[in-house]
Amino acid sequence: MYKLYSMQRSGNSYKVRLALALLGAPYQAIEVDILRGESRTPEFLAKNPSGQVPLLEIAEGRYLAESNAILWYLAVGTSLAPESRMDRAEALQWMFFEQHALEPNIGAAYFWLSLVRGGRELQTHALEDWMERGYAALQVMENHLKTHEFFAAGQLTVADIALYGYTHVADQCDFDLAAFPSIGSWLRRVEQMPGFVSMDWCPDLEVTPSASIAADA
Ligand SMILES: N[C@@H](CCC(=O)N[C@@H](CS)C(=O)NCC(=O)O)C(=O)O
Repeated sequence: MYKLYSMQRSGNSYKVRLALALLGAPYQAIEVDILRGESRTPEFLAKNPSGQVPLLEIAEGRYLAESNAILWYLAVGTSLAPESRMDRAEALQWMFFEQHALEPNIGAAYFWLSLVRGGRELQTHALEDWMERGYAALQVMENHLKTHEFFAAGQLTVADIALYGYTHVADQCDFDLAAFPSIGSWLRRVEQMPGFVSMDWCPDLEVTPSASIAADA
């Protein structure tokens, strides 16, 4: 069975939990509280020198980091991984976009505004940039989704899972999604997929939003 080192309210970790749920793959979840430094201990760094979650233990002592790499590992041989060369490349195109245009802006805003108590005051200097670049990324997605149901291969793939992770929490960190109706419809399409689980779901327990982390918790 896989062992997943993850944090409940981390969008990158949620991407992997969502893929595992959609695939019906059993796993053991290990909660790592990054705000308490649990991903920077010598023990964790020995598993992942980047000191970050998610981290998947595939076999005893065999670890895979980077959410999108983990998504690909899990998806190969399933309908979540497109088969044709071009469809695969397009899925990757959107996953690189997710890591350089969406996650560093909406992911950062979500972390500081929604999870860290006092984060807005700590990050006032960065917020304007995150909002501007985050909205630009949302516009690119909206333009694509005006004429496509999903991001690649005409079906739900790892690209949708990667992009869903932080897009679905954008409205929790100052982004107004009202101007992006095609994104709204796509979010609902993903949520209707058999096996879909929310960010608060985990294999062992339901976590309420009020249990979210805070810097001074
Ligand atoms: N590119 C990585 C980013 C992972 C990442 O930023 N993880 C955050 C949580 S969402 C983390 O573990 N931060 C703790 C730290 O950097 O100390 C991925 O997609 O997995």
